[in-house]
Amino acid sequence: MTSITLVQGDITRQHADALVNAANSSLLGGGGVDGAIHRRGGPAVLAECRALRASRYGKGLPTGQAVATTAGDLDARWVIHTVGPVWSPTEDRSDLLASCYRESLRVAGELGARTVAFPAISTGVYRWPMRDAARIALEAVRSAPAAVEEVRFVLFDTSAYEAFARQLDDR
Ligand code: AR6
Repeated sequence: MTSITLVQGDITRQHADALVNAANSSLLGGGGVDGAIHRRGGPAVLAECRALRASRYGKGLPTGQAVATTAGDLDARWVIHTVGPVWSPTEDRSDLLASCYRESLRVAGELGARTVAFPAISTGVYRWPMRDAARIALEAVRSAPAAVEEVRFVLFDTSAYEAFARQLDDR
């Protein structure tokens, strides 16, 4: 069974087999988690992302999918890049958000990663309400096949941490 843990902090300071990046389809960097991962991971991460764009993902990584690269200078073996959906008040994109977690865990399982750290995907630049995002994230991880030993959610601030903690208690 996969154990789920919560910590408050910066995902780029975590040690885990795989760190998940809240990327965008271009795979070429951005702000938030993505900016921090590329800053700390260094040029090796970007080089592999560029190679993915030149091969398998010429049109970019579709929303809800995941792909791994080296973790460069981060304290991990891999970065798993996934693209969350932008929050929409009129369209239910929950399954795409759940897919980010499922697909990242599938890729992690294929790699043999035992510990995987996730940020709260889509809750920053992509504006997904934290409480709903926490519910979707935890449900997706709980219902995924138990290929990894530990899933760690790394929440940037107290309110994000508390939103996840409440959802974890509520089950
Ligand atoms: N460690 C952990 N969590 C963080 C960190 C960090 N270092 N930095 C921010 N967060 P976001 P998204 C939190 O915007 O909403 C980028 O430009 C943040 O407070 O990183 O999926 C990409 O290139 C929020 O709760 O990701 C895309 O264009 C959560 O992580 C777009 O943003 C996710 O915020 C993706 O937007």
